[in-house]
This record gives sequence, structure tokens and C-alpha cells, in this order.
Amino acid sequence: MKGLLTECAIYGYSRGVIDEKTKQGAVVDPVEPEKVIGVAKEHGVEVKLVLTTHHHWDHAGGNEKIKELVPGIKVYGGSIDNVKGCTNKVDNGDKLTLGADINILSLHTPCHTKGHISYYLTGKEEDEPAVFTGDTLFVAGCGKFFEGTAEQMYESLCVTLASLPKPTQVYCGHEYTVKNLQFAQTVEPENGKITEKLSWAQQQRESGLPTIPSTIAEELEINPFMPADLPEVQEKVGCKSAVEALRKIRQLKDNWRG
Ligand code: GBP
Ligand code: ZN
Repeated sequence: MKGLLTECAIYGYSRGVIDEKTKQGAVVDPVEPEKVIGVAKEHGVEVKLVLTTHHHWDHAGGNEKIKELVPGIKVYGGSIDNVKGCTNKVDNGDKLTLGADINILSLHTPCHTKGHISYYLTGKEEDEPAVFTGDTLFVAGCGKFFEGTAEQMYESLCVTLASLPKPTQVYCGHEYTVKNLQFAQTVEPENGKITEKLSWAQQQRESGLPTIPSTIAEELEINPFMPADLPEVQEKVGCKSAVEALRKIRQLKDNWRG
């Protein structure tokens, strides 16, 4: 399992994955299809499928075009998310395969949108698993609750995604890391892991490099919306439950001008 990376003005960094044995590829939210197909060709990769995380234009907006460019390509998307150009609807637990060695598991992670899907990928034994989290989980943050409740985000973030193996590489939908960590610091000023990650992220961005991926293990330490931190944070924001704390921290972030 090998990563395929292209720069993308809209999404930040467009992500793909290649099955090394067969040179077959999958791309996630290809909003600039010409670019991603060009890079795939340079690598001799045949793009077989599109994994769409949710219906927003900055994720699904390239689907129609990629179908023109690659006839027969399969475009996956959440069954209740109205994804443009979707040819194959997926539900929680659906399994797909790519090439010889890559397995893809669809995880329904609603709240940012109703039918949001995260895709969990495993390859050969020596490969670290990866999860494409769209706008549900960001590095040190989470998506806005456009179509759901704090209860749903709790399930998506703190149950479904937080239960994935700790070394899982987290590929999210936007490069919001620096801002997210600056906000995280206002919630947990004494968390040294946040301070450390912030100065690393600032350096990366100054050098024109991405801050993505992180790992599930890291998110549990630095993400103010994730469970490991919630008991202490609950108290700090004056809440009695994890769900209430999540709702409150999201409100604080919505009103925060960093
Ligand atoms: C910033 O640029 O720094 N704080 C952001 C503001 C995901 S994109 C942009 C923003 O609101 N981003 C969305 C989000 O969830 N951010 C999390 C956060 O700010 O903590 N989008 O483009 C957004 O989903 C969109 C597209 C939204 C179509 C609605 C429709 Br309809
Ligand atoms: Zn979105």
C-alpha cells in the first residue's frame, strides 16, 4: 500500500492509495480530477475507484469530471448523503477491495453531514492501516455539526474512529492543523503535547509541507474533542458528560476567532 499525493488548491492535499502489486489506485475526494489523473499516469497507475467522504462540493465536486476522464470508474459515497456522481452507494460496514492486497471498510461517521463516510484501509501485514476521515476528524479538531448532533459526533469520533488501532494513519479533508492546535491550547493550556505539535505544524507549513497524516494515538493526546482528554476537559468547560462537553467545545470553536 503506497500513498499517492497531489497538491490540490481546494482540498489542500488530494490523497490516493496504490496497490503496489497491480498498480491499481483509489483516490479520495478528487476535486481536481485532471491533476490527480495526471499524477496517476506519471506513476503508471490505473485509477479504479473514487472514495467520496461526503456531499460538499469541495469533496464531491470532481466526481462528474473524473467519470468523463476515466470511463468505467466506480464512484463510492454514503447511501444517504446525496453524493454527486455516485455510482455505488455504501453503508456502515460495507467492504471493498483494491488490487491484490488492499481492503477498504466503510464507516458511517455522521454529524458534519448525515451520510458522511470514513474509509479504513488495510494492506499487507507490514503496512500501517490508514483512515480517510473527510470532515469528521481533522488533525486536532473535528468538522462543524452541519447536519447532526453532538450525540452523533460523539459516536463518530469518540467511539467509531477512536476505536481504530492506535498506529492508524489519519488522513483528513483539510489542512486546519495550526488553527486547530491554537484553539486546542485555549482549552488545554497545560497540555505539552499540543504545544509541541503546534510548533512542529508551524514549521511544516512555513516550509510548504503538510501536517497530515497524524495517527489515532496522537489524536487521542492532542485532539480536544477526543475521549482521552474529555474527563479533565469536561470539568474545565463546566460539563457533566462527554457529549455535553463535545457540544460545548464545538460551540466555543464556532465562536473563536484565532
Ligand atoms: C478555516 O478556514 O479556518 N475554520 C475554517 C472555516 C469544513 S469545509 C471553514 C469551515 O467552516 N470549514 C468546515 C469545518 O467543518 N471546519 C471545522 C472548524 O472550523 O473547526 N464546506 O466547505 C465545509 O464543510 C462546506 C461546503 C460547507 C458546502 C457547507 C456546504 Br453546503
Ligand atoms: Zn464538509
